[in-house]
Amino acid sequence: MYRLDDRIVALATPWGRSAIAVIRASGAGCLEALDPLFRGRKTPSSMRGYSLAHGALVDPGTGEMLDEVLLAVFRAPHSYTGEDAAEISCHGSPAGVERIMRTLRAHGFRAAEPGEFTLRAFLNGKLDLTEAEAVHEVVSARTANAHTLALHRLEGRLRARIDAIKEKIASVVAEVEVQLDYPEEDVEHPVSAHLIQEASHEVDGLLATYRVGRLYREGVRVVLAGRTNAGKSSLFNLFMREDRAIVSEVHGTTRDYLEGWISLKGVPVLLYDTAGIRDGGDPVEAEGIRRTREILSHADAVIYLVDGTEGLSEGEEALIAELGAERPLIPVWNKVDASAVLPPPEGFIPLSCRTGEGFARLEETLHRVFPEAEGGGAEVVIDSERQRDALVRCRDSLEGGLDALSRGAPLDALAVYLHDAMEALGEITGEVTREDILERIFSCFCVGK
Ligand SMILES: Nc1nc2c(ncn2[C@@H]2O[C@H](COP(=O)(O)OP(=O)(O)O)[C@@H](O)[C@H]2O)c(=O)[nH]1
Ligand SMILES: [Mg+2]
Repeated sequence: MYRLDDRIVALATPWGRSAIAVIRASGAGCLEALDPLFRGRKTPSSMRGYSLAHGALVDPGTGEMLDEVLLAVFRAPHSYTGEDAAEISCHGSPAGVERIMRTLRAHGFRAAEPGEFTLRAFLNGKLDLTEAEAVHEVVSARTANAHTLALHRLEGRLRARIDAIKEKIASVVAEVEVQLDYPEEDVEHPVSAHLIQEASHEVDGLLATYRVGRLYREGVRVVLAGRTNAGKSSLFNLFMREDRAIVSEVHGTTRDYLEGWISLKGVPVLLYDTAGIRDGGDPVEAEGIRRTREILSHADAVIYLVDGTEGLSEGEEALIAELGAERPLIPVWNKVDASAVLPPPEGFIPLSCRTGEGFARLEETLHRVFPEAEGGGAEVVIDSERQRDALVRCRDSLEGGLDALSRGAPLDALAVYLHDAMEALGEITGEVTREDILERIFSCFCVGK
């Protein structure tokens, strides 16, 4: 997979115009390699770790100045990657950054692959695998809650929980192995089955957090549906807290769909504003309606709006029942501010997109559709399929061990189950990891992380 003995470089900030851009470099000999490129009071290789220098970056070939920069030096092992490393803060001009990167690549540095800095940090023991994965989650968190949960993992809280479970299993393994190694002692020590039981419960507890973790990582899709002019685009704008969608009394104004992320009390929600469902209209609108149905089929929840001044149209009740049979559906009676509004039928939430009346209740109702959201304040949450699969294997091995114990199976059989359980936990933290797993984890990172 990746080479580890060379020097890598990447832009750590997004491409584009900005006041400052940060370029990151790491690898053995990286400071020496920067010496000919940096003009300042000191050479990078003579600087202490955690020190800064102001100077100019130059092209060593032509002597041409590339930018005025601030250079931060990190010395192994006290850097993010555990290697000698540098961070160059330069001006955030795409053309300038491109020139610097090109020069670095021509003078001893290789462009880093996605996640390569974090991979090196992991391989150098600076992070365990749960923390390395958390780096990615922190960077891509969409709401404050998702961010906090990822930070907890980055802090090592998941690793600490896993280590505590592993310790329990290890102490049983020790008991079993003593008896296996010294059978001649002939004293039957009972095995601490309660520790295996406890470990299994704790693994179950972590597994139960998977749905919470996934909810905060991936978010949910909520679709606004209803007939044309019901107020879907108005509600979309209310949720977005800005005028994103075009609102008008012309039927069929929204012909395609719009989507946008919102935070629903911390839960990332991808909200869709769709073309209204009605028969007729022109072919473009018909295509919009086909897409609406397509999006509806992937929705985690639907908010169905009815124009309260018009009331339910023919066949609409049947449509609401049909859509609601497949996923949670919240029926909403919109335009309650209008004088001509009809009384809302049973079960409809009264709403006015114009005045905002009923919006808080709608948000509350939508939030309750996702009961896992309550776990958002949890200390530790697992969120990757990889972690879940390993935990399932661990739990199954522990249960297998308990079963063997209760059947009076020989102790070696129990030892095998316990070792399997330990190994599954070791996979989560990265003590035992296959290359393909690492490849999969780090390849989804952004470059420069
Ligand atoms: N009085 C009143 N008019 C509304 C309300 N919500 C939307 N409208 C109006 O209804 C029309 C259609 O709204 P729009 O959001 O475009 O509906 P859509 O076709 O479902 O997207 C527009 O003229 C809006 O101003 C509301 O709560 N009260
Ligand atoms: Mg619309």
